[in-house]
Parts: sequence; C-alpha cells; structure tokens
Amino acid sequence: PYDFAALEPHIDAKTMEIHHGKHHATYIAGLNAALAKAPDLAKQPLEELLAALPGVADETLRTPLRNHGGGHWNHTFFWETLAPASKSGEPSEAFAGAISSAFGSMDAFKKAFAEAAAKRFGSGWAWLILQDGKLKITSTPNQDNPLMKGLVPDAELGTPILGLDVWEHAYYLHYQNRRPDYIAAFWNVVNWDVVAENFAK
Ligand code: MN3
Repeated sequence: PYDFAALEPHIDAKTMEIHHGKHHATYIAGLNAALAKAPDLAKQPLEELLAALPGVADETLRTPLRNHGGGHWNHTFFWETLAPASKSGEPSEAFAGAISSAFGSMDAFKKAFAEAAAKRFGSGWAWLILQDGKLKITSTPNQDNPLMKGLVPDAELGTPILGLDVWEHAYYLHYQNRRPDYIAAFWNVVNWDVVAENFAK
C-alpha cells in the first residue's frame, strides 16, 4: 500500500522492489503451482491451510505449501505492518499498555524483539504474537510462522501481531551484513495503527 521508495532511507527502494516483485512473487507462483495439484486445499483460507499442513500426508505437496504458502502469508502480513516514517504513528494506548504489562516497557519489548530477530540463525522471522491472550516474542526459520501448528517445534504458536523478515534478501543490498542496523531502522517504519488493529482483532 505504498511506493517502493516510501520507506527510504530505512528500507531502500531497490530492496523493496526486488523483495516484493521477485521474492514475494516467487512464493505466490510456487503456492499456486502446488495448489493446482490439490484443488480441494485451494478452497480454504490460507491461515487455515497453514494450520492444517500436518494433515497433508504427501510430503512433495506439504513442503511447497509450507515454504511458498508461508512465504506468501508472511510477506502479505509484513507489507501491511510497514508504513512511511511520516505515517508510522504511535502505538495505541491499549496496545502500549498491553506491551508494558507483558514486557515491562515499550523499550524492553523492542530490545527483546530485536534480540530475537538478531539471533535467528540464517533465514527467518521474528514475531510478536498473541497466545492464549498473552503477548509473546518468538522466531521461526525459513518461511515458517506461528500459525503452523505441529511443524515448528522450537517456536511458540499464536496469532501474529507484528513480524520482521530477517532473510538477507530483506536488507542485504543496503545493510550488507549489518542485520542489527536493519532491525534498528525497522522501528521507524512500523505501521502502529495496523499493529494496534491486529492486536484488537
Ligand atoms: Mn522476504
């Protein structure tokens, strides 16, 4: 919902163009190719499909659904929770209060989230999730996410409220190896209105 250059200088236009136009597009094509072989699965919402993956017995179908279905869901979610710095806004009172209750303060939350994002080895995501009414931070490898029941043993499951892509394709053109700098810059372009909506839902 914004131009490729809208998140400059925090996330550069070239990265956004390739990330959205090539990487995300590849996940969509891969998901559609997998679903073409399983038209019954194509009828359900993507969230339900991801939660039902352990029930897909055919590994040659389950793996592309996991990787490309996860990739499509994660990126769609990610774009929506970003905004130009001028429109980033502030966390709502209700959300900020819930963050303080869960983590002590907004700063403590950001520090813990950034640590989860920095420590994710290789490619993956950091998440703020709501699990049984409680806010938690977790992280997932590859294109897995906290909606994937029974597939991600080390991750907490729940409803994503905020997510950060820490694949190198998300930051390498501008930040090279400096993932912590990308994570720090991310806070400037969080769409706090959408995050508050996700939390309220
Ligand atoms: Mn990505």
